[in-house]
Amino acid sequence: MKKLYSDLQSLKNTFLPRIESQLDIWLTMIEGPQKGLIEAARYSCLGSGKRFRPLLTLAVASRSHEPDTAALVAACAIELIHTYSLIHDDLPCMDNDDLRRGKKALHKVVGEGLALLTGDFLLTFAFECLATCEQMPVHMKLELIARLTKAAGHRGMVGGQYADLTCHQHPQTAEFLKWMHLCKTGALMRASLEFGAIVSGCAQQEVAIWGDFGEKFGLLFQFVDDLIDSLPSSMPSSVPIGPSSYIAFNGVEDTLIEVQKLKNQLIEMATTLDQDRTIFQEMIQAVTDQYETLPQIANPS
Ligand code: GRG
Repeated sequence: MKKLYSDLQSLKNTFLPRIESQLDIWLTMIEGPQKGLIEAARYSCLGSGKRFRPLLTLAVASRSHEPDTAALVAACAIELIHTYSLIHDDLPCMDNDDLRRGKKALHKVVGEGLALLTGDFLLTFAFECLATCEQMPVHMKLELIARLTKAAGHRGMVGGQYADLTCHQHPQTAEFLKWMHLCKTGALMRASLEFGAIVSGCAQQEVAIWGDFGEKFGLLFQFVDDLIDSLPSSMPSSVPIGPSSYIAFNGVEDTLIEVQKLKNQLIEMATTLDQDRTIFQEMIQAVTDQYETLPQIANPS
């Protein structure tokens, strides 16, 4: 069978505008007392973000058929949850970041209260979008909602964030840190790939394997993020390394070895899951490129 999308660029060319348009429609401005809430959600959701997670959903969904509306809705629901997590993560009571997606973090623009509520809105709205999607059979909605609540909740992202916030109370072992990152970043990545498999009708066993791929992908993502954070403080991208950073525990050299190991495992998994592994291989490379193509890494003086 001929591949619908032969590489990452062709997938992006088709789906980045569709993702943007779906989010834009969902967040249509309304007049009325909640107008400011929609405006704040639009500020954080639209026009920026790499859209890694929805692209992963659509990459899996597009292996044999053109992804349908259900696939797009599933992909964009994940992006709503991801955006909520970034808004809350940036708050002073969490990571206290002033910048996000190349502009001021939402709370720096609208204040902490409204930023908190905007995150709450996006979190709940993601489930409304799934539950009310007319192009999805009820059994599919239930399965997606069950998996997304698990990924976003105490056994996934929020549980991982809690472990991070209270990391001084836990034994600082490599296993603990890996588990924490698997929850914090890996769980939503797992759901992104599971979603692609579910909307394209895969059997449970295959859904699980795509999920495992997603979890590893999330770990790779987090390690690369930690490597970028660990660059000297003179670099604009660097932030102080927190005690729960994998690098604080294992150092840069070992983290780089771990990254290479994960990369090899992921490529092997992608080859088993998809004979034409190009898109997934390119996605894995896109993650590590975030670090490897930084001028100070690519061309050290
Ligand atoms: C506050 C409930 C709550 C959860 C926060 C995922 C998370 C938990 C926080 C994110 C913290 C963070 C910056 C982790 C590093 C990895 C990561 C998720 C980076 C941001 O994702 P990208 O690069 O962002 O996909 P864009 O903006 O491209 O969507």
